[in-house]
Amino acid sequence: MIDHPPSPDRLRSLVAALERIDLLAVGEAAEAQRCRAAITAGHYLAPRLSDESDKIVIAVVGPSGGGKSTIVNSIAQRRISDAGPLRPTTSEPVAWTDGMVPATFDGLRSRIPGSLVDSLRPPPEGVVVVDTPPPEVLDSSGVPIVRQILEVADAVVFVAGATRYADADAFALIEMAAQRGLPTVMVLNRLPTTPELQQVIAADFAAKLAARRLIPRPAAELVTTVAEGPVSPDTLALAPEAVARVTKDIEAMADPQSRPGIVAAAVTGSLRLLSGDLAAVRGHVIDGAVRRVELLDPMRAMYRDEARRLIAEVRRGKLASVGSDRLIEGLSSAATRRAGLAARATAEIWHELAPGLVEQVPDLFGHGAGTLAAARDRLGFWLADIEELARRRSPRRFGRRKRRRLIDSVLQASIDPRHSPDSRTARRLATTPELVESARDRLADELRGILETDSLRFVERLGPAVSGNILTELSTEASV
Ligand SMILES: Nc1nc2c(ncn2[C@@H]2O[C@H](COP(=O)(O)OP(=O)(O)OP(=O)(O)O)[C@@H](O)[C@H]2O)c(=O)[nH]1
Ligand SMILES: [Mg+2]
Repeated sequence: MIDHPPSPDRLRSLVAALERIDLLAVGEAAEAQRCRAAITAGHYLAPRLSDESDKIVIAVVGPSGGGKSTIVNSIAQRRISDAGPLRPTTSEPVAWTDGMVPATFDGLRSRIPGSLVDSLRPPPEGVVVVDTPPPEVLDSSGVPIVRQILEVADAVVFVAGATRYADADAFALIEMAAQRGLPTVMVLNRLPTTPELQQVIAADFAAKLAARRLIPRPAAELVTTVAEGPVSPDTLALAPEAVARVTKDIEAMADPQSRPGIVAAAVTGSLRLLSGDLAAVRGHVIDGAVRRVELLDPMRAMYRDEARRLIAEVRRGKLASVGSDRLIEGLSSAATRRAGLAARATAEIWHELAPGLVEQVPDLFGHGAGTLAAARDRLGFWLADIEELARRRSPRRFGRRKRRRLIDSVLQASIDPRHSPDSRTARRLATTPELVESARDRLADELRGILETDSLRFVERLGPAVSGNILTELSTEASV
């Protein structure tokens, strides 16, 4: 039916590739586009292309109070969905079905609440009709629930009252359906009973839709009109005659002859939307890689500078007077303080370069929670190593005390350029100058390492770097 659509397997690996990337550093709009591509490919196209003859999903959408629920009840002549004077009335989608739903519904069920109705009088065979909440009803992440349904629907019935059909929100819904190539029935509800007036309102709506290229021509007959009529308190429905044309529209969509065409239009439209999104996402991935360098470069410079200052101050003897029992503590606090300064400077730069990235993680404005403990561990290993080295290098004949004096002297010399041991230890040190040198160098390595480990929090914030072949994977054409 559709020329060479991607296989469901191909679509699923595309979704896996989309899930491996994180575009938060590029911006929220880029991230939203990545999510939409994953939903179009994984929640609509993959299940739909696995079974093109499965039931089609018709979403009934429109502004609050337009009478969506009333229209669904009227077609069913049963109380499928509560309708009423409260705005909004429908807060969860309600599906009118014989109990079975197509696989395109699976993803939806994990994302939104909603009850399914097993109907005594099921809808025409081959369709599921979904009554949706109005656009102002959001899910827990702030996305309108109706948009999520439009992402997996195959066709749409747009319903608006005589007063709100020209709302921006209303057009946004129709435009979203059009972007996906969904056949859309336009219904104006609660119209005055005078046919001439109905005609004028329908013509105005048609003109507005045609101006936005949402219908092919500004013809009033392209809009289905429903006159205001009495609503049964029992079924919350209008008389069947009142909605005869909408019922016919739905039956026409359910016709086994027309369903394949509807699915083909929705699949073609979704593929077009998906390839546009994928092209944009590929661009965002490249922007993201550039952004990563832009953000990581100053971070590395800040940490390198602080490490350099820390090592210089230690070598100048700033910690010379802390005493050997407090040496590790003194060095750990100094390193942690420097890590905090580097973090703050980096976070301030990132705040300028990529607003939103650091604000949600206030910890990034100071050293990491585990940095002091990690510094103590690392410096403890350094101390043990140097003691071991000095022990091995001290002459056999040295007794315990003399050896201890030599070790203490090596440690002290590594943090105090003016260290002057007693003359015998000094002579010993002079014969093994590499001991002090190695203690100093290894200490510098550990201090650098402490700061570098602290800086990894910034790398983590950016998520994993993208792999080289991700750009080819982000396409519907790549081979599986
Ligand atoms: N008398 C009369 N009342 C109607 C008609 N169509 C809708 N209503 C009333 O208008 C109000 C809103 O209708 P609903 O069907 O709840 O509208 P909705 O579009 O589902 O609203 P939300 O669920 O909030 O999005 C209800 O009180 C209906 O009874 C009609 O043709 N005649
Ligand atoms: Mg409703």
